[in-house]
Amino acid sequence: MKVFSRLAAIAVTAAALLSGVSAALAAMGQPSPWQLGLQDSATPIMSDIVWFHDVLLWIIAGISAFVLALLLIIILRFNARANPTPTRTTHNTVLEVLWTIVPVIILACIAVPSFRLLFVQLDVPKPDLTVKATGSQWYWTYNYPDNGNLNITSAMTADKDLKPGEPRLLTVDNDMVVPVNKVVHVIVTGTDVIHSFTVPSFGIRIDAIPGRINETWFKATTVGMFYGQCSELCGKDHSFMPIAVKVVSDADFAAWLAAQAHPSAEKESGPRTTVVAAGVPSH
Ligand SMILES: [Cu+2]
Repeated sequence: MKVFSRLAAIAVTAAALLSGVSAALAAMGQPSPWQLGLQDSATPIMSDIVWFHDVLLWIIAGISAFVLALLLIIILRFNARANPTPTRTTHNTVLEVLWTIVPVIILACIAVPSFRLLFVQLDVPKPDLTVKATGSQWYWTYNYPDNGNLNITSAMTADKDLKPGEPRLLTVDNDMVVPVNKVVHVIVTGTDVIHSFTVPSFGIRIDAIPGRINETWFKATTVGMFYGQCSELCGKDHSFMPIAVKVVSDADFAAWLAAQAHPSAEKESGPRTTVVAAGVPSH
């Protein structure tokens, strides 16, 4: 049994090292090389998802270790050589009741936080801002109905146009911009085939279905760039319709909105901003 405890110690150390390394490599808002875990969380929902994922991992690891230990005991102590005359026991009531009830208790313990998480994901709180995300082959359109019905077309930036520091296959020409610490209600639809609006750091993924409206929400608690990708196979350029969400302060958001309403004021943000403003009253 000394060997087992030593093996267990090695496994625990390896797991701790790996999780430490993956935590060091995990980046906020985008994937990173050699990443093992989930992307860093930027919303309360994603923090809950990460917590639930980690708890499940421990439960799964415990069950697997227990089954492995039982197998090893049987292999070593009850093989034909070590145990030449096997017992003819066929039933053990206590054991049978236990192996029925214990899994039920484990499943119930998993079900409670699981359903709670599902509920908070689906129950949209009172929104501060609504953005409609429409998936098309192969780009996204963001519409801000509360802000002059502003329309933004967001397509991937080609490799040759990337600026230093911009991630390949994730950078777009026009980001979806939202204010920090505000409940953003996202309504999602598609124009041609089914796409999926996904931002891992926000813990959101919802299908964009033509002719239907889906909804989700997020409340980003950190300023920064957050990337996602269309997560439903939607055609040949499925991998080339990233989602880039820029979370900014209230003041920056107001300034951005003003810049969109008055295209002449856009100069400071550079030539990348080619925004189509629909329904904005002309001054
Ligand atoms: Cu798509």
